[in-house]
Amino acid sequence: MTETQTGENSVPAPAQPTSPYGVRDQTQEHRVHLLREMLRVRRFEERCVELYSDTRIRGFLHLAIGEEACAVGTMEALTPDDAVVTTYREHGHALARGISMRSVMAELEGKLEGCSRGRGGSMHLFDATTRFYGGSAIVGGHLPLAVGLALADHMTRHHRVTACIFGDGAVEEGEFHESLNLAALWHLPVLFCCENNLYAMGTAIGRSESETDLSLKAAAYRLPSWEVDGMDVLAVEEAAREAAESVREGGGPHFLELRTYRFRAHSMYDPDRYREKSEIERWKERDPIPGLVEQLTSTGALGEGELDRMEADIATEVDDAVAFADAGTLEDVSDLERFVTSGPDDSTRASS
Ligand SMILES: Cc1ncc(C[n+]2csc(CCOP(=O)(O)OP(=O)(O)O)c2C)c(N)n1
Ligand SMILES: [Mg+2]
Repeated sequence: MTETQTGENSVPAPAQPTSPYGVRDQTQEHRVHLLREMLRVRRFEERCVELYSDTRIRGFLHLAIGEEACAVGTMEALTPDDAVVTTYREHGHALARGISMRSVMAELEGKLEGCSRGRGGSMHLFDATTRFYGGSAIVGGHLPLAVGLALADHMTRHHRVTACIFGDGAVEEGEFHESLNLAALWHLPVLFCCENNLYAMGTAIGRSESETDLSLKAAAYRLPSWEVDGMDVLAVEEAAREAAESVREGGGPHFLELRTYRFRAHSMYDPDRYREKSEIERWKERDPIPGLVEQLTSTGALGEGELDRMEADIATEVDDAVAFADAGTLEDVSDLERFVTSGPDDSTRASS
């Protein structure tokens, strides 16, 4: 027997917002800013490769080279009051959110001056002042956390958004389904952003998903869901801004499927033998950075020598971050048990 849902538990019909591709007046200056942010992320990660070979960065290291438009576009769409929880491939999100390059690099080098006191490393960047609540190594594990943050905002009537960033691999986890279901049922202010780069480690999406159109899975839970070109920072920002505004105005959770691609292997340990080199080359033709450079130079928005100056500034920022991290402190071994349990002396807690 079926029962018609009525009363306060009934699910409001999903309000389909207007097209996420509606053209907003993005000034050329803003586009130059987006380019700069993507370049900061790219050059930062390229330096990470060198530091990893040098064993100055240890442990796991997952790079998002090729995916910068996703991180920059979504972070640009948020206000400082919004919250962010992410997967482990999150250097770009952290930098674009405004965490200093120094503290991110120090974290990667395991130094006390890092944003997570050197205890998190690459996968667990955390910064309370920018409401950046991780960096999570467990695939799908942070989706319930996003729902919890949004539930708190809902109960305290804060009109702000929790952006939850995850990969296509998380869609296979039970937490994905539980989280989308609860967020929709309770009409919570979550912006779910799935960065679909077509692979979860060495597994191509078609080998693990019976339905590879991931936005349909969100639609099944009655979330407004859009597919977005994740290699185009303008498209990502536009969609994320429109979705975030709708979430903030009480439109309930929304879902963006950002179609993207990573140019490098899953992690520094991955020999990358599960995909054709020609596939990687084809996607490189859609690299979000040269595409935007070309657009900006052809319209005159990026003047003569401006790109070189931008690159020089970024190189200085990266050099400075590395010097800062290199000069940082390794935590004393006597602190090993600190933070393992919380005691009466909470003054020992990390401030961010
Ligand atoms: C619950 C869980 N299962 C398995 C793993 C091992 N693992 C690490 S990364 C990964 C793939 C995740 O792929 P995706 O979500 O698409 O993110 P991407 O690496 O492509 O950004 C897996 C299975 C894990 N970390 N957590
Ligand atoms: Mg993936």
